[in-house]
Amino acid sequence: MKFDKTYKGLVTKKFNEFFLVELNQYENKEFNNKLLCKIKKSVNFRNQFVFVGDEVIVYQIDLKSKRGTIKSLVKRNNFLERPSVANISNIYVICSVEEPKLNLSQVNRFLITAERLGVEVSLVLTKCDLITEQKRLFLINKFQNWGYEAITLNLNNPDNFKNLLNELKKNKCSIFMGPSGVGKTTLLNMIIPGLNNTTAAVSTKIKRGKNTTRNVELVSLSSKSFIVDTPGFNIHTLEIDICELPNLYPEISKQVINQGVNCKFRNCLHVDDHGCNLNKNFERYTFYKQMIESSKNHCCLIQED
Ligand SMILES: Nc1nc2c(ncn2[C@@H]2O[C@H](COP(=O)(O)OP(=O)(O)OP(=O)(O)O)[C@@H](O)[C@H]2O)c(=O)[nH]1
Ligand SMILES: [Mg+2]
Ligand SMILES: [Zn+2]
Repeated sequence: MKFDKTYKGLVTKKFNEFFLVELNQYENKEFNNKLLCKIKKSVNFRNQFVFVGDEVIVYQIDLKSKRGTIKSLVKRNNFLERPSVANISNIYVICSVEEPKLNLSQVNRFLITAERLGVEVSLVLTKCDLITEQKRLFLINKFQNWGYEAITLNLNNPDNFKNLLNELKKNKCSIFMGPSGVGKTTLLNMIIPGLNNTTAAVSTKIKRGKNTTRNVELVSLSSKSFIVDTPGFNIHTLEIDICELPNLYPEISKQVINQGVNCKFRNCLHVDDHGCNLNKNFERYTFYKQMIESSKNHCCLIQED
């Protein structure tokens, strides 16, 4: 039996030309289902325009074969290009303290990439059983200076997963993003009983991840709260308009917004600019300056009134 009615659904997985769509439980009282959908054939509406996290309108539903057709896309709030996910409310940058080793410039690049989306960004440090308590406190302090309250996890101590789970339940759509082998899927398996997604030990020689997760997948914590696991990757270069960069560092935006630091030029880049009043005595300033200097495009300076 095919339903002629249309329903709103959420894309939870994408593979080749297929999409797994979970129908909205509130809107749809007749049935609650995951459907395998293809996109309606149309010149302007193609596969590459729909991603995990997108809300879509589905029709031509066949309940027996659990198939349907995606008719259109609901306007999205935001879109992260890599990994491609739509409608994110919170980004969790996940890095391990060991195996693979913590690489500060990599953490910096992940945080900058995450901040660009304009949603809440959190930092999670996994595998804290592999370092001393002293080193863990040192790292918490370091990232506090970067503007982040790092969440530290340790597989041998399940208690700290509970706090994170309570936080995640309040978020609409959280995404786990970070290098391969840091424990993103392990973390997801810990907080969602029965999930059992594949994880793998890091390579013994170079202690690098093995790119175990291959697909972006959205799993539900409740009908109002979702988490997206993503394949691990490293960020080698960042292409960012340098005018955007000062807003992506909490150490800078805090000074400008909360402490009212006023430079002579409104779009001061805080490097060697005339009339710059920013306090540059913070750890990431070296990373920041390098990024500004290595970037080719420049902003014109606008004088404050
Ligand atoms: N010692 C220790 N090992 C951990 C911890 N969390 C995860 N691991 C191990 O790290 C390895 C990699 O974990 P995964 O969950 O597959 O990593 P991932 O980030 O999902 O990796 P990709 O899917 O490749 O991106 C597994 O062998 C886990 O058991 C931890 O807190 N402590
Ligand atoms: Mg994984
Ligand atoms: Zn300045």
